[in-house]
Amino acid sequence: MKQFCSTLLLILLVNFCHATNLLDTIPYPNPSNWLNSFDLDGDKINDEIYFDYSGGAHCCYHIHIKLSSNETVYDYPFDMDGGYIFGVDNSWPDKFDIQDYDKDGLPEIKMMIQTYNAEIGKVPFKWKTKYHIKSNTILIEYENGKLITRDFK
Ligand SMILES: [Ca+2]
Ligand SMILES: [Ca+2]
Repeated sequence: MKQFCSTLLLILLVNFCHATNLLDTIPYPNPSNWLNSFDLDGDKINDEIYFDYSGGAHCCYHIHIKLSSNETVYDYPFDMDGGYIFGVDNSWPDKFDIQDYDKDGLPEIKMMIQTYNAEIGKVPFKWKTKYHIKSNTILIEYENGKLITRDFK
C-alpha cells in the first residue's frame, strides 16, 4: 500500500509538472564556450580548442587544437579524465586550465593526463619520446611556429 501511494504521488507530481510547464522553467546552463577564448599563437585570432569524448562516466577526453596562424590541426592522444557535463572548462584547474604560466604573453594549456578517478596511471613510453614528457601533468604551448608539449613544472 505504501509503495502504491508513493508511485501514485510520483505520477501526480510528474503530471503536475507537465501541466504547469514547471520543468521548462528550471534554468539549464548553456555549454561553456570558455575554450574558444584563447589565442595560443599570438596572431590576435582565437584558436579552436576542442575535445572528443570516448564515453563512460569519466574517461576520456582527447584534445584537438586548430591554430589560426597556420590552420594546422593538432590531435593529441592523451587521455584526460573528466566529468565535464557542460563541456570542458576550468572548473577543475588542477586537471585542466589555460593561462599564461610562463608570463611570455601567450597562454599555455595545462592538462593532467593518464589518470582515472584521481588514480595516476603510467605515461606510455612512446609518448615520452614523441612528446618530450615524463610526468602526468603537461603543458601544450606555442613556440617557434608550432605547438610543443613538455612537463608542467
Ligand atoms: Ca591564434
Ligand atoms: Ca605563456
